Amino acid sequence: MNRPTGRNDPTVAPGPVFARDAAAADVVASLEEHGYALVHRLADPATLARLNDELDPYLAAVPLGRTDFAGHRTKRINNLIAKSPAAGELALNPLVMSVCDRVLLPYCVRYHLHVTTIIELQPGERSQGLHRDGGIYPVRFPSIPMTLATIWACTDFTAENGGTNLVPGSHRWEHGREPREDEIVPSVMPAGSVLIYTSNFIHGSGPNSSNGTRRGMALHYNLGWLRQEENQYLSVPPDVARGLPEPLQRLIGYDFGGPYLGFVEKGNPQALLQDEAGDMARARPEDYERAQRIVPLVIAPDAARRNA
Ligand SMILES: O=C(O)CCC(=O)C(=O)O
Repeated sequence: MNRPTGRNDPTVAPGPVFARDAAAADVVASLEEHGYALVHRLADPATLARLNDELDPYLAAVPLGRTDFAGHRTKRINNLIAKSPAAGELALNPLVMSVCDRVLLPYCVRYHLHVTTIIELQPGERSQGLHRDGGIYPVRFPSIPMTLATIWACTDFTAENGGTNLVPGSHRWEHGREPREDEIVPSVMPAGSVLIYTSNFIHGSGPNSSNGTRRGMALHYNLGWLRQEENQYLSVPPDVARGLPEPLQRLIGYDFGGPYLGFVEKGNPQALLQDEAGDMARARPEDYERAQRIVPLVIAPDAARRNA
């Protein structure tokens, strides 16, 4: 693992930077220590080129955002699994899957793809409000990791063009603590790289003061017993899902989120996508085994009162 290099070196991203052959354990250690990790050039150039080619027509057609959070000079598109085979390939990236296994599987039987978004900052865009992705759920921070975010750099990310603003260490901060200006650092990484962090980590897109666009692809994963941010079943209905590789079908949610969780007609939604009847058992034995290994969470009945 390369050690943090500091924000004053303009050629290298601040914080923990890894090469594409990084070990998942080292990336996870970085998430635990710093709250984030950058893996340089994890996507090969051909995949990245296909991704951008597949998305260009959608981005050309989409209007600018209309809210402060989505950005007034930002183009966003969702439902990337139905739109781009290259996005589906990157969603299944082996290093990312291995990091998800280590970060999310201690808390769930299976994780799912949570949300897919292209975020293209146009010149003149301002900073997005800093936030934690876990804010979508009613929990107090820091919490267990509910989501794992990946932001793939489809173009270079620089301090000038809006490379994601990061708040190192904020994954451990108490609820409500706001970062000072000097605690925020921009992510700097070449196209094809990926930024990784969890639901506890404070971040937001940076301001684009350059003349070019900054294109990022957010592919986030969540615990299989939480509702996904993007409704993957309406976005990728069965007729479309049948055309996807089986691991991707399962990842977007055509599978149990735990024993009994998410069944259809007494069976696994995976069976719906097969021509044959499939395994209509309500859950797989391995799901029960995994469920046994999860330490039950404490959600005390008086938690709301205590947190007020
Ligand atoms: O575009 C980025 O760099 C981050 C965007 C983000 O965090 C969001 O839209 O929730």
